[in-house]
Amino acid sequence: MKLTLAVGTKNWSSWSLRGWLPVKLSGLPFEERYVRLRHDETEEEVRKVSPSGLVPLLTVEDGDRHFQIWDSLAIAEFMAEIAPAAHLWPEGRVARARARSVAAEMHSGFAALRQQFSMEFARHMPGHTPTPGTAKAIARIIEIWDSCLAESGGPFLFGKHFGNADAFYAPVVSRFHSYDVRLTGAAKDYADAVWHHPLMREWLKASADEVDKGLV
Ligand SMILES: N[C@@H](CCC(=O)N[C@@H](CS)C(=O)NCC(=O)O)C(=O)O
Repeated sequence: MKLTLAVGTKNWSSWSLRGWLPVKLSGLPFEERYVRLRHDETEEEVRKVSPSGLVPLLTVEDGDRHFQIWDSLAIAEFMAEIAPAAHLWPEGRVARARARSVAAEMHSGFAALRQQFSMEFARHMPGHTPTPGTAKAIARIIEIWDSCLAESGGPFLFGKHFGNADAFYAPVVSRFHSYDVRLTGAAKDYADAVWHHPLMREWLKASADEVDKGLV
């Protein structure tokens, strides 16, 4: 099976990070196709790789079958199916239902936070006071983290494996880091564990390179 993942500019593209993490965590080999976002040719370049006009997009070539998966949550689900040993969803039906709920809540919500604190993975952006909508989103995210961590014992939301639920909150960890959102207790330990995960370091290095090259 040949996998090709199209991702956007890493400093900015939180959805690309959410798709990239499950693919990397699967341990399966894949090719990465990079699309530069927010410049004159972006629309045309994204359309060449993705009919939806959005990234991430995973192309799968499996014998005669050749298909595309064009949404981060669908990519996360697919990777969990083809790489069960990666534990992308937790063992146990109840934990799995909770993990899917928290990933889906991120996928469909928190617009105020996403809008005000847009991802700047490699940048520090101090001095922004959260709007009421952003503050509400932050409080809800901390509530989600605290309850999952209390149940699982951490260090990740559903225990010892960095999984799909963590992948969905990884861009939030970066935003909290960039915009100086102060955390305490279990939420802080969790955010530190995510931020220092080797795959987050890899994404940070690529994002910092984009900053250095003036691409963002
Ligand atoms: N629901 C989609 C959202 C994907 C999305 O909005 N991607 C943005 C980048 S983060 C994009 O491709 N934007 C196109 C553009 O900036 O031209 C997913 O979960 O994958």
